[in-house]
Amino acid sequence: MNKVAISPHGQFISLTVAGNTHRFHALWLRDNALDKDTRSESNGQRLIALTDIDASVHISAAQLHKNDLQITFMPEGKTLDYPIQWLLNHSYDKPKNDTKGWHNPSQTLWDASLTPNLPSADFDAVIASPEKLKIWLQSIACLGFAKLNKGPVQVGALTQVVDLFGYLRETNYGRIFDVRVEEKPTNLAYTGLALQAHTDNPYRDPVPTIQVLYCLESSAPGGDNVLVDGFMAATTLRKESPQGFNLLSRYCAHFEYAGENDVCLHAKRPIIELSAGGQLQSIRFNNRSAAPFTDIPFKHMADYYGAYRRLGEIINDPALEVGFRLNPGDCFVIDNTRILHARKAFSGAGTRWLQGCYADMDSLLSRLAVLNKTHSNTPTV
Ligand code: NM2
Ligand code: OGA
Ligand code: ZN
Repeated sequence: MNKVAISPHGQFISLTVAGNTHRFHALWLRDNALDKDTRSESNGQRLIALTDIDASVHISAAQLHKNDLQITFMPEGKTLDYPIQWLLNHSYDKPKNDTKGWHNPSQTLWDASLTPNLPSADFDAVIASPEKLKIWLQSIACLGFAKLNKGPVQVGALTQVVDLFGYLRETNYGRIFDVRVEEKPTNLAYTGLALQAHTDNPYRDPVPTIQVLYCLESSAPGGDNVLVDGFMAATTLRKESPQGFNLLSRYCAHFEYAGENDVCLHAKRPIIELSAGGQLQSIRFNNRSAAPFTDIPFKHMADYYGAYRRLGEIINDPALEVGFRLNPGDCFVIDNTRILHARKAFSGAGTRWLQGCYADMDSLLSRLAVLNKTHSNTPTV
């Protein structure tokens, strides 16, 4: 039996559903009202500002009516309806995770044991089926990456991959860039050298949150790719050394890139970035682009370097990595705020040619949310 009670001065209500009680403040309820004078019927945006609500707002009546809760606000004298399910979906009266460095439970952290189950799909299947696209995008949201195989072996084909979920982010490297050996490389990516697992462009703020790397040629021996879950690496460090984790998340590192004329990029952000709520937000890790760190107090610098080294060892540990070789027409999409990517060295006969580009997670998550609304009949895997 559902129940509702009003606090003595009408400052909040207590709604009990299935034995659980959820409190909601009068001001919160009034601010989030769903009626057509508060929210636009055509786009759902809020029509009022907080200053339009009387600061002394309180509740004079609350009644359950079928699946709705009806609330009367004073001094306005207005009665508004709230679906009970909507209230339960938006309850804030519950314990909050206060571990520094927690991650969103919809993200599954992984290690090398993911190897037999790498998230992947075929290009044609994902283009043809919104249901398959949904599952593929879901794995990028959950695991931070997915492969897409057997696409066209065609210059620029990677833009068709971005079209599946969002918009290209153009940078000084171009709308798309060629990753292959160059005579005068403006970036170490454009050589045959091995690249330690890294996130791209930490010297940019905001950092591109998605990278696509698409293979056009891979006849050269070597050049296999490796991915590491940076949130798993950070969580491993936190469990092993909370102090080390705190140092890397508390102080800013510096990153820069000035490898071509007319470009001088510099950003300072922590290697492990947490949100205001202590949630893991992003990892920036790139040995090639780290600039001198000057934001760490002298007394903490030695320990900071100790933690930075340890994070590097964790990142290099094969127990955390998955590896694969891209064949022409294959690509992978990574959440560049979470997943680190590496490549083995390559040389000798044959060529290796990837095309890359950047895009952003916000539109990918938006696309996924829309697909979840419109294609929610079959369960996701
Ligand atoms: N490229 C491939 O973030 C980096 O500097 C990695 C980026 C040159 C666009 C390489
Ligand atoms: C890059 C990169 C990896 C590769 O271009 O950012 O890391 O496989 N390349 O060449
Ligand atoms: Zn890279």
